[in-house]
Amino acid sequence: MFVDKVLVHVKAGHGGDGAVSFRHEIYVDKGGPDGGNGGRGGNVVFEVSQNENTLVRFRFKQELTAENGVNGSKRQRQGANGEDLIVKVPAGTQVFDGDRLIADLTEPGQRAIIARGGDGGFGNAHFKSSTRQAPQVAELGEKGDEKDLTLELKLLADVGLVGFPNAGKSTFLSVVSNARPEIGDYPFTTLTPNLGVADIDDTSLLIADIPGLIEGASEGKGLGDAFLRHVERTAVLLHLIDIYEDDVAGAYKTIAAELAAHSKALSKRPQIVALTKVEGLPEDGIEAKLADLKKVVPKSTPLFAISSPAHINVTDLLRQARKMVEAARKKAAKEQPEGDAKPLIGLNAEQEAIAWRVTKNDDTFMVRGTKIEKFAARTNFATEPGRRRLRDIMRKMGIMHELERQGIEEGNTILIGKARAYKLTHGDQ
Ligand SMILES: Nc1nc2c(ncn2[C@@H]2O[C@H](COP(=O)(O)OP(=O)(O)OP(=O)(O)O)[C@@H](O)[C@H]2O)c(=O)[nH]1
Ligand SMILES: [Mg+2]
Repeated sequence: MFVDKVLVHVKAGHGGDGAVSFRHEIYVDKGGPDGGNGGRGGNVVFEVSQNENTLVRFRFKQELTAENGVNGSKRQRQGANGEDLIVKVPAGTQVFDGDRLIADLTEPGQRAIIARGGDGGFGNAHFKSSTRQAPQVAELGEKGDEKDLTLELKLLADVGLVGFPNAGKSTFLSVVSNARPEIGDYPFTTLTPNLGVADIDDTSLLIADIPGLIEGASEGKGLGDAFLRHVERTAVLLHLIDIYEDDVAGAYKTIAAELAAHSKALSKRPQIVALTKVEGLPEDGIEAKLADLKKVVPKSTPLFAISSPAHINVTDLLRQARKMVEAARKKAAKEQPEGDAKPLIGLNAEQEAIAWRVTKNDDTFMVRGTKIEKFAARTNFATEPGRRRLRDIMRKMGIMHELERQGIEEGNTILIGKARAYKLTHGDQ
């Protein structure tokens, strides 16, 4: 079964409570406050794994819960942080909170924090100051994020098959790949997308077969255009047209118009157009139909006349598809050069602002992010309360947690920002 949309409930860990406690010392009636801070709750983190291809396992496991932080205790003992829950998802998974896309996971290894663990509360030791020697106050741990989310898998195929019902899309996929889609001599045989891997020379192509489109599909006719989302991000479209159509040029134009109505980007996708079922037809008949198509298809679009069951021109077509896929991927890579670090969570402006990343370089830790850099810019680094406040903000934003995860030690340098880096020394007050 092809599963492409599931509901899950995610729950990050709660932060541990801060402790209220006072040192017990011989000869001292009541020592100073020594209540430790609570640990941070674990995050729920999604990670793209190449070993996952579907969302099917979320059908059986819909509760994704990370560990709570442990409460602080006396002698300034910090409670342990809750473990993050790392959830493996396939490349192409999109995560929605209602209608809002909160993460778009496309690259193997890419991670996104889907639900943030709550911060631990400060213990009373934190609240000691020159005017408050014996604070009785400690904070409660913060609640972790908890929400219902929809996961959607967009197939990241190389080639997407489009065309009228009965054009021979599923037959093509079954001949060139390991996939065994249902095939029928009636329209709308295919009701859910199929994926197959076609080997060509020494590489392979991932091909997506979707239900047929008809005129008005973009307005919901037939099975509508909902399935087009599965080919939205394919590098190349393969448009199949039954040679027995009376008007192959008209068939081409109808589908081209539906693609354009669905999305402009899709209508500009590199494409190949192929007439199907040509076995047993005379050469001049095929030529005449190709000539009809040539009049309406853009000049740069390669045209083929194929038969899947008779294996006519199928290999040549795959080779052409492979060439175009490679060119398209190269072009995309050039337009979006890969940075050293992938953005944690992208997209909406609010999230963009609070997103941050930490990179480690020997004993120096670089922190980048719009919001944290703004805070740093407003910090008076010359004063202890100033530095302390910035540390608290970094803790609240989860940056301290990440620094610790990356192994920061006392005396290490933290640089915030790039051009004008603000410098903190870890462990200093
Ligand atoms: N003679 C001949 N018949 C073919 C060829 N390709 C497909 N067919 C037949 O055409 C009919 C439709 O094929 P499908 O592959 O199910 O078509 P489809 O485009 O996937 O159709 P939908 O799933 O309804 O969109 C079936 O009866 C196939 O056997 C071909 O190259 N030659
Ligand atoms: Mg089909």
